[in-house]
Amino acid sequence: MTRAGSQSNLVELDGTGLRIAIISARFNDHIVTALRDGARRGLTRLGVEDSDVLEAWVPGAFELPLAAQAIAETGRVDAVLCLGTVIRGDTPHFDYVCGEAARGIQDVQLATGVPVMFGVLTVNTEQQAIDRSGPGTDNKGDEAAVGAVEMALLLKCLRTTN
Ligand code: INI
Repeated sequence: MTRAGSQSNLVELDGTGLRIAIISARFNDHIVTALRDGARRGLTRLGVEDSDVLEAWVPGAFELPLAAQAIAETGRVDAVLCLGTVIRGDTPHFDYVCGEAARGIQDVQLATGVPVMFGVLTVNTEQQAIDRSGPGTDNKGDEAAVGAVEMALLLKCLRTTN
């Protein structure tokens, strides 16, 4: 049973058969690797087969939208997770990278019709990033995995019933 389209969090999501891409940004890679591990745990818990997960790495969060677009356009995935970590410094670079990553990811999902999750930490300190990338289900990569499965199931449902 799926909770796609349901208001309840109590019904289990079933990701069996879904094909999911994970794109990770290498900048702050010790954190992003933990987000990626959380995403893999989340997908496995929801029934997504390892062989149905495609992985790619890009240099930084700024590059996530282009890679997401290229993968979404193949038509071979049901959802894409974009993972990254941007830690605020003393320059405006933070705002440009975060803003363009968020805008680009939203543009890709609207243009392609493939759900693209914004699993990018935008934080003030490294400790905040560590706190959001731990071993539990509150790991933001794990949360992005749950969102990807929910959106993929919802869109399948909407496209077959309407
Ligand atoms: N990329 C990140 O993913 N996180 C950051 O914190 C970061 N900072 O701080 O600069 C960052 N910059 C690189 C950027 O994403 C691009 O890779 C680079 O500008 C080349 O286009």
